[in-house]
Amino acid sequence: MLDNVSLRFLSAGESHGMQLTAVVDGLPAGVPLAATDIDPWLARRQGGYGRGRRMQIESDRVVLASGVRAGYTTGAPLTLIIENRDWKNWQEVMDPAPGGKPRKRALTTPRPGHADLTGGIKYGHKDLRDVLERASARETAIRVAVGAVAHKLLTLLGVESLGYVPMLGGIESRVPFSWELRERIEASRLRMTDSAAEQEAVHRIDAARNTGDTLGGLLEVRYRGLVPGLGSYVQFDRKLDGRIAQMAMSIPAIKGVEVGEGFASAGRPGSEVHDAIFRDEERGWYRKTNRAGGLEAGMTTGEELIVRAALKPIATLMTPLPTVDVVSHEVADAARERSDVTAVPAASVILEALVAIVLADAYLEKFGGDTFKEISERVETYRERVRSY
Ligand code: EPS
Repeated sequence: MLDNVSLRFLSAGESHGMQLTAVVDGLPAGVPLAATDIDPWLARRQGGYGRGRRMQIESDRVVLASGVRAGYTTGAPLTLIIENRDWKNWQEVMDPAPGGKPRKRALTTPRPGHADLTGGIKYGHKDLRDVLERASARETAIRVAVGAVAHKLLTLLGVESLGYVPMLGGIESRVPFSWELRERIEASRLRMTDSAAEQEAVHRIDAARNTGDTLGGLLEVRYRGLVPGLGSYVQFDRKLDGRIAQMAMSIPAIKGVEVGEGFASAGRPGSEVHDAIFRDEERGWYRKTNRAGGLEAGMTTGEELIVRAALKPIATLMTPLPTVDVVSHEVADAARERSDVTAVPAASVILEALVAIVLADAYLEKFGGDTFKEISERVETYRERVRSY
């Protein structure tokens, strides 16, 4: 994490270990918080057509092990825990005690596109399970829990968010995003905006499953109700777009990030890219277009924040690509355990949650105080200052 952050956290835990854990530091006292604020996010992350058997085993629930009493944060570090139900099937394999039985389920055939080979070389492991257990996207479950806490804080400050899937496996949604589609998106198996495209994408997922293949896609998150001026232009590591991009790229399998019209704006003249500035007594400062996606010069503009990311297909292929065994150095098929055909809908929930962490951090940096009351009063005073500027 960067030095200037106000909200810090670390995660720990393996995919088939006992549990996933996060310690979150820097939350103010007095934020109403309960497991019921977090568990629905975990369920949303587990959802989506095209996920594998692991999601049927798990039923992720958070344990608030420190930092909350009687439904309110105390200002002390928060400990979040998600137990891995599957651990009971893996206890022997994951046993931390020295000696014991020879390694079961050792893995020596690295999957192209995953951490296995480079992780093995880097950390000196020949049983690549020592790499993949931590490199697994299972870790995102606990980070989504942290994001849900951050999101709770943002909600109390008048911010609203939604993540959805504009494209999956090459099938694009044809209905443009609108906030009115929230219920449809939440009810959709693929978090898409239109049912025709969703149906096509479901067929594509079935076809990929039949050929042992996997699919990627695009995810987009929207945030509205943000104050202008979160982040800063004055130092490189305080620029909010950079901080968001770092967080987005930390999601396994994300290969690209854009804000607003991003890559498309590169080919257009400036007059068709920048958002003209308007002001009136009722609305205050505003833009009629939002091609910048709510960020200019590393700061929120107060317009909707729009972040898009590209997720590559999952690296575990049931019809595997060729690889080389790290022990025998013989040509082999890459390892395959169960896997998801696609996790694009889950990734849209993950991105929504992780961007919340960056935004909550930015709010605490600008309005930080020891109690939630102090922070919300400062936000209100600032909103008045923005209106009269
Ligand atoms: C995941 C749990 C994992 C994978 C998936 C994400 O569980 P298992 O390895 O037991 O099947 O299903 O991770 C990957 C596909 C990957 O390549 O990292 C989860 O909880 O989201």
